[in-house]
Amino acid sequence: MSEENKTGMTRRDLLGNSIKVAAVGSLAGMGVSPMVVGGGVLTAATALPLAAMASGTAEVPPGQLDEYYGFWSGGHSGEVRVLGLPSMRELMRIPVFNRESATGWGLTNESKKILSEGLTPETKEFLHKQGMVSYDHGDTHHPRMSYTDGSYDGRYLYINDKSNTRIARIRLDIMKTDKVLEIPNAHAIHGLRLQRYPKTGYVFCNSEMRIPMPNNGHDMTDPKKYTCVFSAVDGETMKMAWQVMVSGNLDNCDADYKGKYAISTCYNSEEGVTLAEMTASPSDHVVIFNIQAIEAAVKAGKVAIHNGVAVVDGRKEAKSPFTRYIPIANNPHDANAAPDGKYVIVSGKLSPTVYVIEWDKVDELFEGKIGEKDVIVANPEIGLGPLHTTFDGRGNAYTSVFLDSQIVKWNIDDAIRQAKGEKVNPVRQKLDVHYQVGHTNASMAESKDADGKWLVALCKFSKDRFLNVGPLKPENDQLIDISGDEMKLVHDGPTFAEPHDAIIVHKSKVNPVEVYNKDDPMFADLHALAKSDGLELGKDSKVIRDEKTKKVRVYMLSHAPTFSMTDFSVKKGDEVTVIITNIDDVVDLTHGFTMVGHNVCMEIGPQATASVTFKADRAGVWYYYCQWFCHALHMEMQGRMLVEA
Ligand code: RUQ
Ligand code: CUA
Ligand code: CA
Repeated sequence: MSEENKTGMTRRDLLGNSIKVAAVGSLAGMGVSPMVVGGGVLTAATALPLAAMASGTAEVPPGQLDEYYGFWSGGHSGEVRVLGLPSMRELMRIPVFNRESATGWGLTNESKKILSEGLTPETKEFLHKQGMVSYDHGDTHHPRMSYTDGSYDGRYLYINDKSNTRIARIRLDIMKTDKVLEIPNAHAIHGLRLQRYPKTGYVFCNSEMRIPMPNNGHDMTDPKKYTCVFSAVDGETMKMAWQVMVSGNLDNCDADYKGKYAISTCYNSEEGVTLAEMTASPSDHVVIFNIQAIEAAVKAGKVAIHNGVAVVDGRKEAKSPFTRYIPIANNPHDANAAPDGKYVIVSGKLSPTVYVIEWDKVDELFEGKIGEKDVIVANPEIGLGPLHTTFDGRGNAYTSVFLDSQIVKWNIDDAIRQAKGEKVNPVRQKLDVHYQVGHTNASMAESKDADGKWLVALCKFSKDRFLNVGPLKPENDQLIDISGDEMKLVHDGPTFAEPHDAIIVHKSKVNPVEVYNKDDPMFADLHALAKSDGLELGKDSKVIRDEKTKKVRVYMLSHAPTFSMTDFSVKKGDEVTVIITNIDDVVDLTHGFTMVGHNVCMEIGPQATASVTFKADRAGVWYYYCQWFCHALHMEMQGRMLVEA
């Protein structure tokens, strides 16, 4: 049988060049067993996504590692996902704003503390009245990695929560959330980007909705009196640095590569509250923030204090040194700084164009040498519904075009030449994507090390691209090879609700640990608690019960395949805190602790300690077990809580 006949397609359909022949050849040589499909023979190699095969570069065979990490927003799932690229394999889910069943995020004492300590006093009180200590829902959009001098430094990932007006930080050494902060005076944090130079530095974030300040039941009926703030958070301490009051609302934001400016888009300069009002004007604007001018005012104390935050007035009519308002056609969406450090691109959304703003001209604008419109050096036509732009580091920009369902590749220099009157078409290629693309991002493109290899198109609709799973369809994250002159679509990746944005980071920039450091500051509270009970955490096993408070602390160790206690006894009505240290010092040996019938489950990584508190209000025998398959005798890794009536 010829090579062609085996799969019903020609060798040329399957393989574009000799590299791909080698790839399939090596799989065959690895002894991959053939599957018989409908009378034909399909090898595991040909069962791989055919489009991925077509590129010859996207395939990552079993056992081999990806070249890039992808950090994906989990949208209104409230989490962050880690993917490997180019395989698009999902490697990990990091719970952030959500309550997470497998790891006990939102249930353990440690995660509850992280989720609650950065909330405002008003929110804490509100949640307390609902019987909650924190929110358990979030709507994430924009994951961004910390920088040093415009390059990713692998320390932290930051992400916003639109629904409950928060931001969070993930420690990338352990890939766990370590800080959550509610932004006062704001309402629905949407845009989030980081200071790139000299380092992160500030986390910039946008309030999308306008509210009365203070928002306490007064001045509700006149939306013209509402305000909107741009926020800078200290990314090291995760405390508020300052805020700027602006005219209009704020959608997305970005920052330059020199540490001088941040920029935000505004789709509601009309300051309306209905769709008709928000789209009434022919134009909106972007606001450019002068960071040094704002810092000087904060330092000099020339600020108002609202809810403990230093706020400067950067509204249009204030004509302050803090802001400039650049007119843009109605309802723009994103602002994306190019990795060359020279330009920032504003996508038109309702206008079929993008705006190229030159940072050096922004210097001249603040110096009063030129007018607002003069910072725009090009305004090329791209397609219907441009939303986001990314870059390849070779002078090309790639804009997602929602209504046309396309990624449009265009050249920035050519756009500027065209604006100067030269007869050039900056558009290089339009590639169909499936369907209605929102964010797009290219490998390393949010840093000055943009390498122009891969691009993802995060499509809002998958429609017919996958097997039907009922009325709720997955989104479709498509991988596009941009290494050559032509963009090539190589992979469709279904995803659950709803990756808004993602970044693609070379693996050399990310270096997580394999095992926890038992002396990590994240365990300091637990060490102190054990000490106060006269115990050493991770060494001693003991039940301590306070007859007066009816509080019980159970210190336990886990060591595959046993817990250090086969049983412990409490009295009905006791408040029980179980503190477990996983003393296994072995890579990939995570244990769990699940208490049957008590809604209790938590992850305990190697060398980590975790704790959970619950009310033992059901007399009887209740088994606890390890839910992480850890050993041949994992099923037997269990014990009993005896609750005396
Ligand atoms: S936004 S689909 Cu939330 Cu980043 Cu544009
Ligand atoms: Cu420990 Cu399963
Ligand atoms: Ca508008």
